Amino acid sequence: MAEAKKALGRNSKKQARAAQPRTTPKAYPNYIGGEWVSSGSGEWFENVNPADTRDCVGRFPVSTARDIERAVAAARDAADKWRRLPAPRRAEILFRLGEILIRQKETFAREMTREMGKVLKETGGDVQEAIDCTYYTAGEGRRLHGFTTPAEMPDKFAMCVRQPVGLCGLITPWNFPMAIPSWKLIPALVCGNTVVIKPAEDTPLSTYNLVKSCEEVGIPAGVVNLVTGHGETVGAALTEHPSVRLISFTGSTETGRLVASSCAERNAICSLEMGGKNVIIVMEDADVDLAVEGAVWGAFGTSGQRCTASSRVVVHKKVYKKFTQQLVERAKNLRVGDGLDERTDMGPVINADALHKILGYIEVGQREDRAKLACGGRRLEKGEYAHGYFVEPTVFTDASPGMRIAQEEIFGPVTTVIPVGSLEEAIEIGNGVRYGLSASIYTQDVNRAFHAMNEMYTGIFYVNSSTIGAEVHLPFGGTKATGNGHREAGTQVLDIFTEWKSVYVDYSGKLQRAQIDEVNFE
Ligand code: UN1
Repeated sequence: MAEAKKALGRNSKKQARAAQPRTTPKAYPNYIGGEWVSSGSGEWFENVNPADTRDCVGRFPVSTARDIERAVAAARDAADKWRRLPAPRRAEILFRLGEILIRQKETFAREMTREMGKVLKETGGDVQEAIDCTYYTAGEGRRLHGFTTPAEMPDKFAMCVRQPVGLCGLITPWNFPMAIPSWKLIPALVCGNTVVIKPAEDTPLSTYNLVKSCEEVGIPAGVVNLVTGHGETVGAALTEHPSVRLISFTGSTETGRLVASSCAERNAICSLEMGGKNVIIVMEDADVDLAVEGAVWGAFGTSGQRCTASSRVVVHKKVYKKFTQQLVERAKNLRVGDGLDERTDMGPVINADALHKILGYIEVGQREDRAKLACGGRRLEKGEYAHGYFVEPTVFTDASPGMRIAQEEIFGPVTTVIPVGSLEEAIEIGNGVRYGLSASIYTQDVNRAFHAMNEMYTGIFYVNSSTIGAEVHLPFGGTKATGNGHREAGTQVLDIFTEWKSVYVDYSGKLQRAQIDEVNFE
């Protein structure tokens, strides 16, 4: 037990079992210029299962700035050929990638559950999201619409076309380790860019599986490059590299700010998807059973580790008691365990740091006035839980909106219920946080639903549904500290991965001057 506790100390999960005796786990190298290569550092880090840290999923290179340099050079070399391949041809390759993902869905889902803990149904959903994104976005190969518009002068044609931005650096998180890389990779490729991907240290295997599939379908060498390692070294080297025209980042608001500053230094394009503190509003006319279902799914799906998680529930006083009783009952009955076990409702959290951060917030919640810990609140560490990072599904009730647990992103299985007296109050509380990703309302009243839709300043809004579950053909992203104005997914993502070129064709055979008053110079 003491050993286990030591192993589960305040380290990230990759280091957690370094002391355990075992056979050497499989090594998964970087992918640079079409070759599978180890890092110049010669070092490897371990990717361990957060449900059982004795299970090492694989070893991955601790890469350096030199590896990034090589990957960037490879992506630069491949750029012209890929950009000149007609977009429908690029798309054909991507459709074949979709077929591989379908074929491998189960294997990739199992490996994903092993490396990051969420239950099999959800990792299957993650791979499915990558499949959906691949098919939907590859379809853009035959669209990538520009537009024409009248010119100011006769015998002159005006149009706008999209051009690739060039070399893209993709920095991706661990909570959707195949879906989110695909949200960035597929549009980048269909638009004619080349990429270097740096996946989260906790989940390199799922990105490896995606990149390996790219190799299998014949995406040319150098078009997609994978470099694993630490954010402070490889992430920073990628972000700072003068040849990288665009950084697309998903992760914390704090890291996002560093990425954005670094991009600003060299005028690079930067698209950010960051934190959330999403709210479900439950009005007195709501179908309470349905609202409880939505809150349970939104708060505890992926162990609450979604940027769209329902970490606040604002409930009208008239149904408050009924709602909270049911929510607490449901939360208590969730089966926590290994995500590979079909009976499990909720898996572990990602690593020791996350565990301590979440438990820290639970402590803060208990210290803060007026919030009541209605259920959960503890780490599970006996028996089947002894070697993993498990936290009980936790509900705080009777909270007030200014509390830290009602303001800050916890990114764990913790939700905070706040009573209100009116829709206006609910909307004010809903908007009263620094983030603006997703919000939802449960009501049977169409007027209220539309009013809330209009008033909530978020990038995503749901009616009679939870705050999670965005679909890939609609834009995804948020306002305020959640993003910097871009949207992924949908066709809107094309505005990240292309730049507009306005084209004027003058076929008058004479000089025609725009913005010059008609003056006769003859
Ligand atoms: C995230 O949590 O970063 O809308 C992405 C959802 C998922 C994507 C979440 N489709 O919950």
